[in-house]
Amino acid sequence: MCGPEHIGEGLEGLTLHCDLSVFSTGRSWDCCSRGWRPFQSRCYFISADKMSWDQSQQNCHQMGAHLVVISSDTEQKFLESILDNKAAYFLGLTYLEVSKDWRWVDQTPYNKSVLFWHAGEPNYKWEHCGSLHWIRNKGWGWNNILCDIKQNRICEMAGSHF
Ligand SMILES: [Ca+2]
Repeated sequence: MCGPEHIGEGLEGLTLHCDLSVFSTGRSWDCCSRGWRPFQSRCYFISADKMSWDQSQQNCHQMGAHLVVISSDTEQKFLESILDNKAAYFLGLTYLEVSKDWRWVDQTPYNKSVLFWHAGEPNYKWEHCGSLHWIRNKGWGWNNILCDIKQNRICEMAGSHF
């Protein structure tokens, strides 16, 4: 890709939703398929239905995505701005008995300097799946829950950058 004449190449028939970023050095577009939200070259799908963690990850996978991996403060803040504070959302984060630590589904290192656990979480050691939810007077944060509980989900995949 080296210019606007290439925009849309190979994407015929798709409706893309794009965000325009304007910098002093130029401008760029971050685009996603219909129903997905673009943010910094990534696309996010916020489900309206609820599934277990395994089903959630499988559903994201079927769409060419994975459960969301949060790797920065700006990504966390972006998600908070588009989520429904009455719902709870599965993250691509599970506890692995073998390594006795948390692991992101895309193998992103579990960076202890970029964590948004609610105070006191993760707590119960049998709760092996990460979830994002809002609590009155506390705001948004992560909670470890049982993986069989049915929750909403956030899927993430790479977007198209022009
Ligand atoms: Ca918990």
